[in-house]
Amino acid sequence: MYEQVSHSLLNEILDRLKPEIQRRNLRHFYTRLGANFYVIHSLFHHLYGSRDDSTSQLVRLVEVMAGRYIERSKTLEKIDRARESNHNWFLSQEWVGMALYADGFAGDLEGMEQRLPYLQELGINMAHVMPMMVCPTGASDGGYAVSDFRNIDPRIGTLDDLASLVESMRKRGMLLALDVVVNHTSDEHEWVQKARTGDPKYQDYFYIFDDREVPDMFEETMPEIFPETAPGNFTWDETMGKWVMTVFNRYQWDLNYSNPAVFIEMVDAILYWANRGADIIRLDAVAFLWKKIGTTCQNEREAHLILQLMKDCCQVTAPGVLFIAEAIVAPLEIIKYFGEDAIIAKECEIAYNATFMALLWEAVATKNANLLNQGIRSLPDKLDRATWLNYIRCHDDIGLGFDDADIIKAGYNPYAHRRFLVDYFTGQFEGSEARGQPFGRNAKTGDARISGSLTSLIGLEAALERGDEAAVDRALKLILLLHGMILSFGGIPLLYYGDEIGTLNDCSFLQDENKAGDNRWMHRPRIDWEKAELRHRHGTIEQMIFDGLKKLIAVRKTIPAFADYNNREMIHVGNEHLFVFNRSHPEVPDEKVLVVANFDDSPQHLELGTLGIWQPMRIGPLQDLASGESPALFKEQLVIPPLRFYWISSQRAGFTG
Ligand code: OTU
Repeated sequence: MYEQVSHSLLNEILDRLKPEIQRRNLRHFYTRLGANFYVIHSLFHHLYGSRDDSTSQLVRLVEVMAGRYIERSKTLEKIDRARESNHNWFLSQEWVGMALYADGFAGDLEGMEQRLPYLQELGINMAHVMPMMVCPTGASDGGYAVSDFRNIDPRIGTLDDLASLVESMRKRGMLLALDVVVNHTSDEHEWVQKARTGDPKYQDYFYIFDDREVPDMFEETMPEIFPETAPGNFTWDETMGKWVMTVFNRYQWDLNYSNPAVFIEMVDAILYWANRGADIIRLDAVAFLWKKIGTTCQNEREAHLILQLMKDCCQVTAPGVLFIAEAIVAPLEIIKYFGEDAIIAKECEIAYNATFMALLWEAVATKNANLLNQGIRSLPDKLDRATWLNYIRCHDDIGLGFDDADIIKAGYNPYAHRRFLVDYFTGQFEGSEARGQPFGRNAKTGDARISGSLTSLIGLEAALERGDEAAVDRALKLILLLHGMILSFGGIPLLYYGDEIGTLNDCSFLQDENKAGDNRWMHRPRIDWEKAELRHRHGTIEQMIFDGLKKLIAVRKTIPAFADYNNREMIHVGNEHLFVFNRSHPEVPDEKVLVVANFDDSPQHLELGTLGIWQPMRIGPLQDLASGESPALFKEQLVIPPLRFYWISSQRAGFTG
């Protein structure tokens, strides 16, 4: 958009840029800056316009963007341009991701590079490497307390190791996702040290208060994130003799985004890692970016404006780089992190589908798909050019973030149902074989979340201990069923390292004083590579899971209808145990895929006669792409065995139209 004020301001800013920037040939930078500047200026003005230094800060921002553009390598620039012209590249069904800690997976970055063939063997072509920047040597919230946004923790490797990993991944056609922890720093960060010496410039980087007046007002409406280990949202700092806002752990200081200098520093950090080869940047805890008295300090409108501004700046310098929003919040709030009132994503292109994740676990516990169907139907359509990260487990706890109205519609009482789920997955419910632990129990609100590895939560650990073959078989089916769902739902499936070989809970964290208080460590394993070798021995647990997933991943990649163009149609089938939807590709109209999943322990049937194109008389023998088998039919009824799912193709079934 052409707008006089921002246009003349842009000219003024270009005149004020440092001479070394002015002398460069920055053609692509300037065309993108011109295209985005109206929005950048409007957002910046809205957030920071009332400050005296607002224009000089904007000059500084443009300088940072230009400086990082100049630094960007020719290879990355080429990738940027290729992705600009094929801008839907990441919606393809060909992407399959895995989240991992470099140290837990393979010791360090060098080890990870050596293990890339393992990821490829499984079919993984995107790796999210958990935080690896410098962090405290003691407790560091798994690296989510960053002490230096420009360097790698020496225990994990060096910048050279990263460069080598990036190169190797690129050759293999793999994408790298890195974390930038934008909401807070560790209390060992240089900015904290300077704030502690009394430097007002750096005290303004954080939320620091002389007394409890403001903190007490905040506390009235702010929930607690880690109520057991870090109650309250403020920490007394002895050195300064002041209170600091620390929403997560006491050693994680919240950054003050009402200060434009903080915003610019963090854009710089994002672009720094983009230039080190990250294809995707995971922005941690984005819901928390804006703090306002009288609110929960989550999902505030300004948090969204900050993300939009970050995206617009990143698009000028590194347009090939995508953002993942990590916002584990209510279903209707998560979807806003793609951007609101827009057609195509304008904040983050990718967001964690925490809603689907929690609903899948709910279906496992209840053996029915009532709430799953209800919850997915209640989700508004997402924007174009936006996609989900679909996952079953990750490094965090499982939060039961359903919408209360959906729980009621599905026929349950919200409080009692959440309680049942926690009891179920912690093995307290009669008949439950799950081996999870409650996480973040809040005595005041009664809330709790769940920790535990996929295999232990699903009952495999208990089944193996008892040597109960039927129970082992049941757990294996569930593992494949859940993966079958994240592989076909629409979005990038994100597997969690260790799950592909059935890694159980690891309780060794209890021996480490820096981890013992945080049971999320029970599902952050060290891969046992001897055990992983068992994937080559027929009949082992490792082989059955690994090969099962490998096959599903390979099949997913051949199904264009599984690309994410908002092309899912939920189908109401009147059988509470079934979760059924259609997928179709807008440009490949011939192939539709019917996804049918049975969450119950008994076989179920589905009347195909009423399902339009899926009427058996119109198709030849059915073909399930997932298994390669022909599902059984009784007259017009499709038979779905216990805990099984189908990906039925209209085309490859010999569709007669
Ligand atoms: C994120 O988590 C990370 O994934 C956690 O590992 C970190 O501890 C945390 O940020 C702080 O850096 O902020 O928007 O239930 O889901 O803390 C969601 C707890 C987050 C996590 C929550 C989450």
